[in-house]
Amino acid sequence: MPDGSQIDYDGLIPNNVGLADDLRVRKALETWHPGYIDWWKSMGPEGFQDFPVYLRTAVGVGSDGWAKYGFVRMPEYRWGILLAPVVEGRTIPFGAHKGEPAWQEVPGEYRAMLRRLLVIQGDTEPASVEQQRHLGATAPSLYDMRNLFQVNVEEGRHLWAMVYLLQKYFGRDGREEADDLLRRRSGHEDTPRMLGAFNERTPDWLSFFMFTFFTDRDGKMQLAALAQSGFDPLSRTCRFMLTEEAHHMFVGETGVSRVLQRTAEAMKEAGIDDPYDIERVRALGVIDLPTIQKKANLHFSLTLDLFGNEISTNAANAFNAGLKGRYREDKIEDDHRLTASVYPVLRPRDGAIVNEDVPALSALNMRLRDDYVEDAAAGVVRWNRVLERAGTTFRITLPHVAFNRRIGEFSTIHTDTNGAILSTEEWHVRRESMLPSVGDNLFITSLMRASLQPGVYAGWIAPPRLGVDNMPGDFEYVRLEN
Ligand code: BYC
Ligand code: FE
Ligand code: FE
Repeated sequence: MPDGSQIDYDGLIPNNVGLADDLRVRKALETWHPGYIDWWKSMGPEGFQDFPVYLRTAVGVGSDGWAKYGFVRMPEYRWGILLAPVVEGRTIPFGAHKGEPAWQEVPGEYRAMLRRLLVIQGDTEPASVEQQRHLGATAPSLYDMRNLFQVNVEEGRHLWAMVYLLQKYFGRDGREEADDLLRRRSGHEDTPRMLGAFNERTPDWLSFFMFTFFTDRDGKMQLAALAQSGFDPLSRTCRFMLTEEAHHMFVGETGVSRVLQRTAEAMKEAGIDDPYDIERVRALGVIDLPTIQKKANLHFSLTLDLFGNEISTNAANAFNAGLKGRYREDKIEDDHRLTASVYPVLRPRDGAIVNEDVPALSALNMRLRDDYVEDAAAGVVRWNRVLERAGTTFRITLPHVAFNRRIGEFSTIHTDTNGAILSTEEWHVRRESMLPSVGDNLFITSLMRASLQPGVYAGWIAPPRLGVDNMPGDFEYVRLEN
């Protein structure tokens, strides 16, 4: 078996899994390939398929020098199957099989559970590309457009990563699942994507930045949990995906930072101290800070739903089976079996929100969500430094985890952003002060006009501090004339 150190670029599908010598899987993937390209052309970035884009392509799996940059037309991007190198002697790190050698083949008794995890993970990747497909037309700069397309092609590669596992290890069912991954559509009435947030719209660039900050971060957490898997090919796949994921969150974090910075600067130049003087701020052609907060409230709450029910037997079973671990499982000091421990879960009880200890195994979704909130909060602190430096007193905050939820413990109640329980009537009255209103969205949409001159940025966003791959400020990241 190839150990992952060599990447083969000769065939149709770049890979370090020895496809050249694996006729069955190579044929399955080559059969799937035209459908993928059709999907990419019809559901991928609309209107920009024929232009050269300055993209990075993964060319190695080591920690340094794994990517190379160059101009590529997106349908010609080399989507590859790249697994992180084999760790010799790796054992299953948690659950009932802890300490046994990691599986190189699918354990029969867990086949269905594993397949479901791969399909759910795989489904989110093309979903996000579909959600973002109209954004090229309103890019605030060529730099941002390029970052959007970089994220899109890498989400495409993440789909390949899951499809490889399905094709290689699940035979006929795997092929059917791989085909279905190209058949579902984000937001489609009859054949929607599997998870809630992936059927929402991403109508504007602030949504895109919030999505990559909040929702790609769910990707990071889930991939980190799957990277611990006792099923070694899944672990290796996810470990490599995580290196790409870091860039997606960079795009989100710096994107929102640049919006905050531009708004704060424009307010300062105009001598506006009150961030709630919304009409005057908007008249400057920038997005007022309270509306940015509302967008954060929306994307945070939608993303929390992706962690599933706080108390979940699916999660307990996946952990017990050794398939899905905790965030940084290998850094945690405990028995890694969790059969005798408890974990506090936040839930509504008799009109209040309280912590209740439940068996730790059944609270694993809650635990991963807690780790997620901590990780997201650290990013918000960095956003607020930008506001502080720009001299405004306004601060972005994360809403309470009970706010605006549709999955789990809080799906049956309404709360405000501080977690105070509201009646349905109060909720309807206050909703628009906490979540983007139609008017807020119309205003944001009115700012979304493409800025296509190299080095020129739309007025509602500050330029980045550094170019991609150290390119100069006026570098033409997307060649629209060719
Ligand atoms: N929407 O026991 P529960 C990413 C269903 S993002 C709709 O709590 P579990 C990316 C659930 O399926 C990371 N349905 O479920 C980011 C179950 O249905 P069934 C994606 C939902 O399994 C940006 C039922 O409710 N990867 O990579 O413990 C761009 C009972 O629920 C939802 C993963 O998620 C929902 N939000 O937890 C691109 C990793 N939540 O089976 C990419 C794999 C729950 O009873 N997935 N349900 O019919 C998992 O580990 C788990 O399936 C979940 C759900 C954490 C998603
Ligand atoms: Fe992804
Ligand atoms: Fe991502």
